[in-house]
Amino acid sequence: MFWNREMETIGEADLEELQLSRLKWTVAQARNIEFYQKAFSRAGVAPGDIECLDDIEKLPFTRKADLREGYPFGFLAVPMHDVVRIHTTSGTTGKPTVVCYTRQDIENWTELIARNLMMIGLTADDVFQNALGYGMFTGGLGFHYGAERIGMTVIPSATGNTKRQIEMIDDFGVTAINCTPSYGLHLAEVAEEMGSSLDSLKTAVFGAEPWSESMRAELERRLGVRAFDSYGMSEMYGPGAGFECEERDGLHIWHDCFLIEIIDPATGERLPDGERGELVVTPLVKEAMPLIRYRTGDITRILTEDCPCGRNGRIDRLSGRADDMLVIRGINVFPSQIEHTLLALPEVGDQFMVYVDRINHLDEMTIEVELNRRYFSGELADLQRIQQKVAGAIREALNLRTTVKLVEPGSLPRFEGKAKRVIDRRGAIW
Ligand code: DLL
Repeated sequence: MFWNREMETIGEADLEELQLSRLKWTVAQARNIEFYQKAFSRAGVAPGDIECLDDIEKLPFTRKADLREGYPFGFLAVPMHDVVRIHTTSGTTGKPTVVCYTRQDIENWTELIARNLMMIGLTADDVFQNALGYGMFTGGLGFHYGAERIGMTVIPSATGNTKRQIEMIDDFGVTAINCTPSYGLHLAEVAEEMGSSLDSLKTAVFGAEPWSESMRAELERRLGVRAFDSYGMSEMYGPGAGFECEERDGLHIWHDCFLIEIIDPATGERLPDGERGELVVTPLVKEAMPLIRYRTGDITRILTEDCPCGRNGRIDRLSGRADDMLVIRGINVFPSQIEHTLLALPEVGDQFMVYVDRINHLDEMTIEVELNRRYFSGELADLQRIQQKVAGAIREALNLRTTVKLVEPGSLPRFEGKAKRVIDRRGAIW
């Protein structure tokens, strides 16, 4: 189903023309920001130099650190009078990133969310439980407006109070749930404890953090849903920049609103379509906070085959962030690889924590994994067998020796929003 068929299936030539005119507009809008006036003059580029889409390579990148340095309003291109809302990123270090919206920005964002939710078959007949954080996080309000625009019955449950969330699903006949995959797992766990089979649920939308195909299978089995991946970031409004369609074979990027490139994160060189690298996005219609060649830090590749759904352009699901990647004794490890491996082993549960230390100048990784009581006899020998099996599977998947510790079911932290499963203690003061 289409929310805006004309835009969603726009032909290549029309798209390029639209993108070029919007890119020129965005560059002009960015010149209201001192950071870009200086950056353009350093790069020796003027708005008139953008004559075709490839000319974007003449423009400088924008990094997350630039946005942080501009705290709070250094990237604002309109008078505060025109700003109708502010969100911020949670940001684990230093100042958060501030994101401002004009009324038109909120309108555009709402339209994109409406496109996404219709694309996966949701309609005004659906009851949509929005279990993402409301408030400064973009997830809650972003989805709320788009779901309401379609005419769905929206339940702004936000996160937390998980038993109440399960009751609401049952009592209100919720057909679609939206949350982080980590919270989805926790919901499944609590529903199982409460003996609720969540019969009304049909569809789940998961996003805001990386999640593997095995996590998808697990969530679908335990919640009884068809699960779709939703991608976005505060700098691109919030959720909604990329979304799976019913084919579930990559994320559709809304090319009328976002121009994308893939670069080699080390050199900044643009990579050919199909090669994996860092996603760089230039939003094309953002008024309050236009950005030029924003380096997302997310690793993906452009998928070149046409999608049977008829929409343009896709990227692969995200394998992780350039800055989430752990380098352990020279080997690159993404937390999602660990998740994928653990979920394939019935003897262990789905919760894990990773600790990284430097001991005698060597990186050491310890993975705490919950046991699955159903597969554990209670005998010490059994525990050793499971421990060795898990350590072996991790070694095979990561090509790395790690220490695996089995812990009691239910003893590791559960997450309501984005999970934080890796604690890197290297460089800490001992
Ligand atoms: O997480 C926006 C969002 C809210 C997306 C709700 C989807 C659902 P930020 O807090 O700015 O914004 O974090 C953005 O989260 O650059 C990715 O690294 C990661 N991320 C978001 N969605 C996915 C996903 C929101 N589906 C950062 N798969 C992004 C993998 C994701 N990573």
